[in-house]
Amino acid sequence: MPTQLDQLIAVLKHAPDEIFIQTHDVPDPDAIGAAFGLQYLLNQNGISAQIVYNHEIEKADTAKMIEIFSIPIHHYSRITTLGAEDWTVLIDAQKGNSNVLDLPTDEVACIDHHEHKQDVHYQFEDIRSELGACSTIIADYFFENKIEPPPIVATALLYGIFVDTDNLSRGVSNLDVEMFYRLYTLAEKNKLTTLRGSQITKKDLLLYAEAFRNVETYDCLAFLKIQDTNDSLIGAANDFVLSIDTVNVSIAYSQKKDGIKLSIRSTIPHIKANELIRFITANIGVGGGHAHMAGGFIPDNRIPPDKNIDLYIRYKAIRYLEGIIL
Ligand SMILES: [Mn+2]
Repeated sequence: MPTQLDQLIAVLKHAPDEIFIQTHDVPDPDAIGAAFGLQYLLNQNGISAQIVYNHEIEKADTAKMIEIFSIPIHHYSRITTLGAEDWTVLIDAQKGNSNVLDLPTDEVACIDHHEHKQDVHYQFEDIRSELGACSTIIADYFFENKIEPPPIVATALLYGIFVDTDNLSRGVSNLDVEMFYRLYTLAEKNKLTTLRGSQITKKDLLLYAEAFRNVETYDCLAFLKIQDTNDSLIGAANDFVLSIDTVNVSIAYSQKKDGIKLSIRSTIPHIKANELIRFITANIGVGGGHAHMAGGFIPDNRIPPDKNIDLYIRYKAIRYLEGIIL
């Protein structure tokens, strides 16, 4: 039986020109670790692929990860040869998601752990929504094919699993833990310590401090509004709010230059973050993700002029929760 990796390679062997591995926009450690691992696996099989992304590398630990592992990742706009004749493997994202730029290339393959979008077809796909991290899938490719990941690749994958599962406590499956354990014996532990010690910048700390002062809670629900911040910080700040003992569902949002960016976390199984974000953004924006962790966006021009967005978000969230509890 050909493995998933064998099948992916069989597809990519027919690439007419260049091959790219594209992460979601504003890539996080899981997307980057998985892309780095996949690039190594393809390389071992005589296929060269470049890792590309859109937007920015925002968080301090993500930038540190790229630096200490020397991960060759490029802003797509820097690749002058990228065009319609090229093929792309999407990683930690799916075509048509609001958080992934549609490049002119042909998206022939997809490896992801988010909700499966049924309306898109690829020549190869491996979408496992039950997993906590995309890096777990790539780690599985290594071990399934009896290829030992080099220490830096093992460490990058390990860190991806670590971050996406919030230290093996969020959306984690048996395979995540198994891969974590197998990677751990191969990883450079001192680099993990370095990454754990590079979570935020001093500027981030000041933004957090200001935002946390204004957290509002209604029973198990919390709202956090952060001024002027990047996407990944919203999620990280939201994780912190969720750690409040009485809070089980946390909604963080920030006004960006073209709209409102939202992040939702839930630790209650019957309150699904992806359903809640779809309820809040219905008809005026986009949203999706996992049951425990989701993201969304409402463009400024879709917000009705007579509506206050702070009240709107609170109203919709409370209405959704009441519908579930009653
Ligand atoms: Mn991920």
